[in-house]
Amino acid sequence: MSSGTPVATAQPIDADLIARENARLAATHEEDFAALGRQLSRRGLDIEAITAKVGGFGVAVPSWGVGTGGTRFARFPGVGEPRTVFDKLEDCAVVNTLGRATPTVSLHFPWDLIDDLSALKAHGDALGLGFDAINSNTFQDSPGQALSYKFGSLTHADPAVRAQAVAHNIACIEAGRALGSKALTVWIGDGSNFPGQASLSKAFDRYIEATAEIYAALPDDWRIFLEHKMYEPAFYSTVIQDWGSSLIAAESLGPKAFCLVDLGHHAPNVNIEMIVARLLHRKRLGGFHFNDSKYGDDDLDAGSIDPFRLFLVFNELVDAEARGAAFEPAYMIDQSHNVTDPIESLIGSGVEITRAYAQALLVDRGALAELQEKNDVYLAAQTLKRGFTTDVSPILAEARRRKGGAIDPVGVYRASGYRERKANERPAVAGGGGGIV
Ligand SMILES: [Mn+2]
Repeated sequence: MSSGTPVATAQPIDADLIARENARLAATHEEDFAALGRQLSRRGLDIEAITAKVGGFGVAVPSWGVGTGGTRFARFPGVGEPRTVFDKLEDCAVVNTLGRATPTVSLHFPWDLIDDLSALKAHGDALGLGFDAINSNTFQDSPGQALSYKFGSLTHADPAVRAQAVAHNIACIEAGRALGSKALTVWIGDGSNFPGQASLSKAFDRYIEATAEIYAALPDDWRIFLEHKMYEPAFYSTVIQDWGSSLIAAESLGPKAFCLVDLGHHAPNVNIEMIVARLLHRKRLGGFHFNDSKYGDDDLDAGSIDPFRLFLVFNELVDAEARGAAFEPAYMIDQSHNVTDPIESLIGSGVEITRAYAQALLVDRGALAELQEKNDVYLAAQTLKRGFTTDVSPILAEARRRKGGAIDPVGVYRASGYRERKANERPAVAGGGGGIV
């Protein structure tokens, strides 16, 4: 920790402000909550039970998400951007204090790696934040790095480069242990741009061999998540390009290896909820990276383009839970904020992801199963969709309020003046803040 590191001494949003704003909105909110409760009661659903489940839901915020992102073409930085991992955690605490859906942060090494991890842990504790899966980065070269990842990392033709990438991942595990993390997420950019550039078979063999070395370094209570992605940065072939490659790798490695589904990492129109069902069947569903997209890996805010797809993903998860499936998916937001205040986008995404979960809880699964057995196609589709078309906003607001959050989280954020304060406290620094991620 460098001198002058801001160790948190107080919550970044005044609890009295939240209480005042909630009091102003209380009467109309309670009216809406009561009306929804009566409607759900007629459908045989207990709003209190649903609200309690929603209150127990959490999704991790990525540390890089609080900085302004960018595209291959440009980045337009916002004001008051976080300059250090300590600043990033403070912004993450704002997101969770108001929205109460994001109690953990997912770090990214080496971007967030500092020498004094105990200071980082103390900062997180003071802000009420835990640490979720650690994300390793071997898709770019870092200052001082001995060997380049230009032609790959864990699957590079040169064993010395592979060893360097393995060592980085093991260092991520060690750092994560100091912070209380329990999982490592591995996404590699390895692949090729030209047919003939690389052996498709040898590259996959090397991946299994190198990842097995990382796997061997996992503590007993840790998991490794393998994240697939169809294309980019490689545009001809990608070593872990789809859930099939990911599943083969996970099953080759052992019981602590799981597949991670990033919603943006598939071809357009791919039925992602079916992938979820298949990975659940193999007991290899590790978790999700939530975002939304129109064309490719667009990294747009979760639920902003296709909230129905998000609902269908949660429908599979809730259905599996109802069937007694044993799984513990790790949920993380993974998106890039180019034109919005990242704090507002992250609060909103937490709301939308929780909304999809709440909607999935409303589906009448008994009725749906009977209709499926009878091949009553129309009513089965309508029964499923009824969960999606129910406005669960009062449940989400009530769950937030009960945990000390805001009925109108973005409204309170704007009223707090947090961004304006940070604009003064955090003058822009070259190379600091977010980046093209
Ligand atoms: Mn991702």
